[in-house]
Amino acid sequence: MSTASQSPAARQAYYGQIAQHNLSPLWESLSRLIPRTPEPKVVPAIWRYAQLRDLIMKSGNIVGAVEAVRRVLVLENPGMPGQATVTSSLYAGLQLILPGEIAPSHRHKQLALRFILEGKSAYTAVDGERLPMSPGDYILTPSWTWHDHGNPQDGEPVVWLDGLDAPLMLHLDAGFLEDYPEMEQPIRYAQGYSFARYGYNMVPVRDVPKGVTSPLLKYPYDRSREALDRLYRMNDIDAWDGVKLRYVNPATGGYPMGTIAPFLQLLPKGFKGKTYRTTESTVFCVAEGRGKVHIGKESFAFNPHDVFAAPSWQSISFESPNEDSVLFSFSNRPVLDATELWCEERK
Ligand code: GTQ
Repeated sequence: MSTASQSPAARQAYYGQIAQHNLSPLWESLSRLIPRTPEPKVVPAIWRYAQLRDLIMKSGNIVGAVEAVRRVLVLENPGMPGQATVTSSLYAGLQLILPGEIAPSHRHKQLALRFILEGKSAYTAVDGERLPMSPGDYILTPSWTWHDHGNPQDGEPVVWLDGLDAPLMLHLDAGFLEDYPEMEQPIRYAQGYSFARYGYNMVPVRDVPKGVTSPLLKYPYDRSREALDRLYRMNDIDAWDGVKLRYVNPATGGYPMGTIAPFLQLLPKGFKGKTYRTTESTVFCVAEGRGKVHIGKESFAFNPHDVFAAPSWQSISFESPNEDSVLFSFSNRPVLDATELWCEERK
């Protein structure tokens, strides 16, 4: 005879007893610990640039780049408020740098990407090379590389989207940060050096790939956009994605970064995409155009520079009825691939 007929009060008393020993009953939490399907706490959400632009510019009067270190408005998913997280594993923020400012040099294990939204005068220096920023460029900051951002006195305000793996790093407790002893790191390479070496589907002959991180530090928008446009003209259009390409590490063919994969896709004018879902939570940023996205039970109209978050395993589909749209996106796809956890359902 089982003893499971104990009264609820006896159970609670027992739970109290075991809690004294840092124990808890799995039978009360199993379905939360191992849900039948992904149960993200984050929700579908959109940040509309037209509504935020004035507030971003106002942050320039609230704090300086040196005091702030990074003057960023963090995109906080309303399903996980106060946790600086846009999906359960990704961070996103909108960074402003004003003319004459320097955001001081530091490095961290958390890797970062930048997707430039507006302004042309700023640069980021990564690992000894200065990389000028233009709208639509994807720039990476590999793990543990010195990086500082700057904007000359005669420049204009520059805004970009930051994506980091910081929430994942917090789970793993594997992060470190160091400040550079000066505001800016020394520049060791000519401007355009990493692009000359790795930007043309060729690599220096004696180069041996080191690790997972791309040695190409900037993927200029005009090149990526041209690839999408050519495929579009050749009618190489997927019914779910439109024309969608992933950025590659030219030395390996793999993803450019260890924990985050970026993508760029074109939704042709008149596109009405089919519905899919995957186990990757994704952050999208509108590079060009206007359209509509359906994520789970939500539908959002999107406009240039809007950012939206799609939680894992929620259905996604896109519409771009009146014009071509281009979406940049990123997810933890490399982690899911490496652990054989990525899967997709296409309806
Ligand atoms: O530019 O180094 O949005 O360290 C958050 C943390 C940007 C950066 C962020 C960072 C940075």
